[in-house]
Amino acid sequence: MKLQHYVNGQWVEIDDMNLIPVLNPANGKEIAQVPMASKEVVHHAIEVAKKAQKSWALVPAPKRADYLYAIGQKLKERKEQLAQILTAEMGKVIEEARGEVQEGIDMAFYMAGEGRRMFGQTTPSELPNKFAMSVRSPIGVVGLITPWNFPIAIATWKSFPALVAGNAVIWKPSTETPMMAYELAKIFDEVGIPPGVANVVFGSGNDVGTTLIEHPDVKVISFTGSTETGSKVAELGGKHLKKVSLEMGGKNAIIVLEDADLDLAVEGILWSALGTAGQRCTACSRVIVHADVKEQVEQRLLAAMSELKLGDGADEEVSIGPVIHRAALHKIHSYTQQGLNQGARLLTGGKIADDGALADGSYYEPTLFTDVAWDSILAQEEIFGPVISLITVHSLQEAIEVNNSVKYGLSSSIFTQDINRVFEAQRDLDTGIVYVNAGTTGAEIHLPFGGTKGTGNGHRDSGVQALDVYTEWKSVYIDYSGKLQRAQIDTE
Ligand code: UN1
Repeated sequence: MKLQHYVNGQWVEIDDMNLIPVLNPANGKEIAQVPMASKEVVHHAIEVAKKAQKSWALVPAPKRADYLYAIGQKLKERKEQLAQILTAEMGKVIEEARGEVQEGIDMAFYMAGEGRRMFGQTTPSELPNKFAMSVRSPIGVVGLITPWNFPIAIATWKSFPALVAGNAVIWKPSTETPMMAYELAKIFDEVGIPPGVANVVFGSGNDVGTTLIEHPDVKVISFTGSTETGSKVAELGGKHLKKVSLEMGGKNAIIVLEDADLDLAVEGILWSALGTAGQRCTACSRVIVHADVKEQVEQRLLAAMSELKLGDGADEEVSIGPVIHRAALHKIHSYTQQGLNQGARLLTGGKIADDGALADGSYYEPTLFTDVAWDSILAQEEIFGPVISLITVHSLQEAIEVNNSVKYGLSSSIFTQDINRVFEAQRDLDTGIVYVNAGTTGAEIHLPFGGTKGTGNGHRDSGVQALDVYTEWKSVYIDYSGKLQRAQIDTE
């Protein structure tokens, strides 16, 4: 299947010379071909989006929201089909793929609701017979650059608030996972969103991404991806005075205190560290465990990990799917090798899994290290694979310090039964998301998603806060006194 860009409500003719294969990470088979857009295609998309946005901004927000309700409905009807495609292109196990499509459905209905809210403020004026309010205004054309690990959910976090707020969107999905974008483009088309309002352009970050960031008519760039790339986006965006929203890496930890329900903690660790083969920004990569329960946690994790089945995520029996591609596999492996070199103790895994049916895919054995030094590479760098590192501590304060010692600040978690320690931890954990007695993954779409430090630049995806990225605040003063009233001066 050859995918096509979707620009101005039309499928763009593609040049066979610029197609690249999309591979199923479970077995290396080609499942589609994705076109790489030329600069002309991107410029054309920007031009039509700019034009379309002017009329879209004048459509009442509840009417714009009607398109989102229709999109949500289509996503709901196609949930299973979309989940199957998602697993085939990204590799996550089918149950998680269904969950991800659900995240998109939830976002559609939630943001559609914003069409009838999008609250601003009314506030008294300091002068008589004068009215003051603030309203949200759309910004214009926004460029969205999204990653492969959540090919549909993250796209909906960004595009739906942008659209309901009256912007036109140009979305550059990852070329690893373009099929979900293609499916969403089909849905945009089917619900009849006005041509040019929602555009999908495939291509590399260097070509399409850079063109979007540099173009004067693209006013906002929302990016999710690595901190390394995000920093380049910020640099270039800064030069061109763009509003840039960045969602980047994480090095998330679960703290297990000595009074924790250990069964629950172990379940939480497995789900959030090994789910999506560890390829969530929110994945638990470190377990900060109190010395009193360290051995118990090790034993329980080992026992549970020996039961896990690696394989093609389309198989309902499989618990861990492949990682995205070979390059990722080798990167993960180089981290585990460095871990060994720095003296961490490997309890299980640490190998590329290539026996039998796994040989054609990109699989890494679920890996558990213990006695990991808090400042070692394993404990500091984002690995993005099924690798858990146990770090021993002796108090809550030390646990919080270790949690906060990394350059990222996305998600954190604490398992304890002690309410006082819960409140202390939620105050002091320096992350954008904190969980208590749950793993580090599983953010819900109506709360802000994002992180501190190297994870972000102060913006949030999803939640009502996402609207802040795609709107400007406008303060409106209406003087009905019939005379010139001077603020701060005519005070008597
Ligand atoms: C991501 O990994 O970038 O909280 C997104 C979660 C999911 C979203 C993760 N709802 O794990």
